[in-house]
Parts: sequence; structure tokens; C-alpha cells
Amino acid sequence: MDSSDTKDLRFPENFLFGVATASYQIEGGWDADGKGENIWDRCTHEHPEFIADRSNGDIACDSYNQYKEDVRLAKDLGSHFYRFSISWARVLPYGTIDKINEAGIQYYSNLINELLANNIEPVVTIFHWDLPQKLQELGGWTNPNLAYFFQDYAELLFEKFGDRVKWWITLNEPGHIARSYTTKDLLLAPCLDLRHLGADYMAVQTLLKAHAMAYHVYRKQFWKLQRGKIGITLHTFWYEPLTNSKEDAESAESAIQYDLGIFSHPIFSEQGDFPPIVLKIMEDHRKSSKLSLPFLPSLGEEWIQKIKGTADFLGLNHYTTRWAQPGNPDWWLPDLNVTLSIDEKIPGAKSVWLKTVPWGLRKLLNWIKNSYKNPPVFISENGFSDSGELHDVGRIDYMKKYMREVLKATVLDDCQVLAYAVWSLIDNFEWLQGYTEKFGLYHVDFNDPKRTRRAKTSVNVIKQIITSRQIPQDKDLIEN
Ligand code: PNW
Repeated sequence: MDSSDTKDLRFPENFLFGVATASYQIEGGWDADGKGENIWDRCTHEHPEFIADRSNGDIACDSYNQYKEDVRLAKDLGSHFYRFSISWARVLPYGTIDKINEAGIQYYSNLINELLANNIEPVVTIFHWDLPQKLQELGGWTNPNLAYFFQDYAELLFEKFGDRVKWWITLNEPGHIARSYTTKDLLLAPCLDLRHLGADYMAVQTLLKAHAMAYHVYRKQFWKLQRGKIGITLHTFWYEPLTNSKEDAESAESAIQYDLGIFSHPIFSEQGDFPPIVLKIMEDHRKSSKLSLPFLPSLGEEWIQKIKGTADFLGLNHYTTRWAQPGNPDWWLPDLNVTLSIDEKIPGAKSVWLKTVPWGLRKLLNWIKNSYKNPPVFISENGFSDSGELHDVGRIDYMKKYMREVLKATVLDDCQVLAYAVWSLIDNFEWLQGYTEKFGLYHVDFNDPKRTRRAKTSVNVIKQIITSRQIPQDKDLIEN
């Protein structure tokens, strides 16, 4: 690819670069110092066969003990911020506010202080998938009361850490959380198969309400003093029409509405509520299946108003693209008569779903700009998996190409992109793929009890991008 078109472009002075991780994927210390059990502890212990290498996050990267080392690596990279998540069961072992684990509070307080001492801004994800097991026993996110428990938990975090944390992300990828209640293909804990009951759509409603409730608590009770920003992180593919036919264009548009729009439309659109196309699909489904209530009804006037506008930024996790055309529904977007595909010949990562389609990110950023009046976007994840090679040429190629598209969207298209985070700082527990797919800029030796970290070649490239605010031309690239 010719990269000369971006050779004079620079990221704006206030654009932030950083790295991301999540509690269950790196911390370990699964039962240390009063932490409660969460759904990933339960799933990996009871069903090791669900995990590709029968592994778990009991020790993971040992970041519970080695957070200072992680901060040092982020600092060495030149990161402006570090996005990490808080383990709900580490601070509230049973999920509810009546029993606080002080050791858990202390751990995150120490991490935050260590970041600030190193001039790195903490960006905190309140929930990145590790639900306290007790709350799962109530039905997890299919139970509407979870929104209240989440609000209490979020309030505790604002109270304890809000003096020092100025960037909050309520939920990571609620779409994936909702899917974890449905799929035969086992995607994420709790690994339930309740699609016939519409469990995913129940979770969608609770998650949106939980997000909005936490937002309002922050704005009403904390913002005046703390002055931070609070948003939500959504994942989506870019959906490209397979051909230039009108039908394929419609399929691609309904796919993005169905995937991203289910969460972004209620929060970021002027009208609020779920996207009209989604409500129509759900009403058709209700009729044909003779249900008295659609799986996903309108949010209703009160909640439409309560949810609309509840984000200071849109956190975006993006990795790859799918092509869309009319046809049989894909398991990824059930109930939508759209067939998704990807050309297997496109080079990609170790994760089967992850192909390198850099221009998809620029198109996605423009779609967000045009759909929601150019909201601030925080790219909270983008990255590439391999087997953990130290000389990670695949990652370097992917990162450069995707970051170049972010640069074009920011400078040439005026998309309001605030920040970009690499997933991930270190190799870690990749959910059901265990330790078989590695996303880290730093290698972690999982056979070594010390979990020694080592810089991969990509570290130099990212450093160079952060200091120069430019994407290096291939000939200028310092790879070693
Ligand atoms: C994200 N997909 O998940 C998560 O936020 C991270 O915890 C995870 O480690 C990372 O991406 C890499 O997988 C995704 O199939 C999982 O498109 C799957 C998909 C996308 C994101």
C-alpha cells in the first residue's frame, strides 16, 4: 500500500496514545486477600474444556503483584494513559455494596497512584466481563435489578477513586456481554444457551439502563468536584456492502445498526431509543413467533430520555470488517436477514475472526461522525494477535496501517477522535482462547513463575509513533 499520502500528516497535539488491559485477563490473584468468585473463575474451574488450552486466569500475568512493572512498561512506551478495568468481585466479593473488600480498594488505589506518579492518566473501565458469581446466580444481566447493583458499585468507585480518575468507561462491549447468554458457539462466560428466550435482548436493556444510571450518579453527585469524563465502550465490525447494489448497501447499514446501533442509537442519536430498523425486526419476530411482548421492545419515553445523551465520549473497540448482503442470518446478528462474509485470502491475525482491513476503521469513524453529529470518540481498543513472537512483524504491519487510517480520519475527515489505545500492553488470557492467542506489545512468559515481560519489536514502532505523532514511512521504520 502506498503510504505517501500521509507522510506529512501529524496527530494533533492533544491526541492521546495509550494501552489497554482488563482485570481478569492480567491480574491473577483470583482468590487473594478476600476477592470473591466471578463468572470467569467459575467457568474456567468447572469447565476447563471450554478453554482452548484448558487454562484459566488464576495467575494470568500476575499483575495483582506486578502492577508496578506494568506501569513501568507503559511508561517506557511513552503511553499518555493506561486503560485498565476493575474486578467487581475484588472490591465487592458478593457483588453488593454491603460487604466491601478493603484489600481490593487498596490494590486499585495503589495502581492509580503509581500511574499518576509516572505521569500516566488512568482510564478506568468499571466492568470488563468478570461478573461476581453471586450476581450471575440471580440471572446476571438478564435480571433488571442488576442495573441497581451496578449503580451502587459504580458509585463506590467514584467515591474512592474519583479524586484521581478523570476518565471512566462504564461497560466494555455490552454487545458481547449480551451474546454470552445465548450462543451455542460458547463465546464468553457465563456460556449459557438461552437464545430461544431472548436472553440477549433482556441483557441489552439492563446494560443500557445500568450505564445510564451510573452516568447520572456521576454527573449529579461527583462531577462538580471531580470534573471527569464518563463514557461507554462499544465494539463493532465495519460492515461493507458486498457489491455496489442498493440491497447490499441496505444490508450493511442494517448490520451496523443492529450491532453498534443497539447501544449507540439510544445514547448518541437525537431521537434516542433503539434504531427503527431494529424495533421493526423485533416486532416482526414477535408476530411470527406469537409472543405477547417483543424480545426487544421500545425503551419507552421515560427511559428514552434517561438514556439519551449519557456519554461524554464514545469508546470504540474495533479490529476488523465483514461484508454484507441479503440472505440467511449470521449467528453474530441473529434475526437480521443479512449474510456476513470475509474473504479468507485477506491476511490476518491468529484469531480466526481478525483480518487486516485498515480502511474499515476510517469508514467506521466517518459513519459515527455522520450518524451522531461528530461525537468525541475514544478508540479504546485496536490490536492484532499472533503466537507471541518477539519479532512481531504481523502486529507492526497491522498497527501502522490501522493507525494511519485513524490519522486520516482525524486530520483529513475531521472526525473527532480523542485517543487511541493498543490492545494490549502485555500478552494475556484471551478468554476462551486461553493463552493460545497473544495481543501484547510485551511478551509474557507464562511458563516462568515470575511471568517475566519482554519488549517485542512493535514496542519500538509504537514509541516512534507516539513521539513523532506521525506514522513512519516503511523506509524510516526503526524496527530494532
Ligand atoms: C475484545 N470479535 O473482545 C475485548 O474487549 C478484549 O477483552 C479482548 O481480549 C480483545 O477484544 C481481543 O479479542 C473481542 O470476535 C472479542 O470480533 C471478539 C471480537 C471482538 C472483540
